[in-house]
Amino acid sequence: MRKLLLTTTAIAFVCSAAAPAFAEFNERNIRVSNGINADHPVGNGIKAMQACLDDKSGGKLKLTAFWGGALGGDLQATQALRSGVQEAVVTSSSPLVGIVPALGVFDLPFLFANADEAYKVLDGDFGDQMNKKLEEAGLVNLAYWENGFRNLSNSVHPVNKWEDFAGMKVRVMQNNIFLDTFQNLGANATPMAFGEVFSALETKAIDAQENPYVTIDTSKFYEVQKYVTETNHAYTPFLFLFSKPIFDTYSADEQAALRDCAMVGRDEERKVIQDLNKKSLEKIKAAGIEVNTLSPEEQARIREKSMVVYDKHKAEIGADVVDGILAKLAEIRK
Ligand code: TF8
Repeated sequence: MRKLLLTTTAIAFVCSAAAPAFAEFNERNIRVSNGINADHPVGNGIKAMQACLDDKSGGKLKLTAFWGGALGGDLQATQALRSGVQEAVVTSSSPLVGIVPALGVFDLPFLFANADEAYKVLDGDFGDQMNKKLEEAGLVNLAYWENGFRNLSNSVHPVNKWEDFAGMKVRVMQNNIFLDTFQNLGANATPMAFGEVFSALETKAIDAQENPYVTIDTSKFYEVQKYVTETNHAYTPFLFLFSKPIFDTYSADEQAALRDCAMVGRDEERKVIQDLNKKSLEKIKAAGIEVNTLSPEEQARIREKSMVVYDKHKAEIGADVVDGILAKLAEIRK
């Protein structure tokens, strides 16, 4: 009996030691849906991710990116993942709160003070907790990529204080926390899918929208806007989501390669964003847009006025989730 056990152990050992030689990779074409355009830093991230996948899979795992909402908007593409008809999407967390309410925590105004804080929270335990909730909803988040700090653009007048929002028709994402944040500031907030924003700004159906500089640049919103205010009112992460029903059919090697390489892509994307953020701002200014910054007093005033939104949405996000992130941030800020 003992001899048999030893033999079995020896065989198991030989097999596991030999495993890398038999790494299992199949030809996979992975469609990655994007609402933003190919010149957004997500494009750089996807290139870096592909190079990593080529290395690991000998060219078997192939990403094909679709841009400008060609495969549908964020929410539509995400639903296609859940039902297993599409592989992947890079989306803001915000339009997905109907699927995973806890994600609303990232929409709370002025939550993160800088990108480093966001990285620590997203790439650590707290990010993992959110990933678990996403998995329960049929979505595997391979990594948190960057969308960035959001700023306001509009076509009517400079915004230097919260009273300047009065009556302004601001497009917000399909997300109640953003809706309340802007309504609370006096704006006429209008939820709308990202794909409709450019033409709604162009036809003046709406006056304003809010997105990071790189999006105002690469989605050409600056062509149909006159003023920008650096509000930095929210940092909404990108999720690199994979369809769980499809992911579950992949081999362990394929799954591990996708997770590892999504992190390689994330690091590249975040790096490029840091740089492009400045260049995009210059480009927006050069296009004749008036760019304003808020005084520290006004920033503090807007922030304070916005805190009601935390209480209002705490129950729906989950009190444990809100308290959890605030505790984590307090720890980071120590
Ligand atoms: C928004 C979001 C979008 C992104 C993009 C489509 O304003 O920030 O820009 O989710 O991937 O809707």
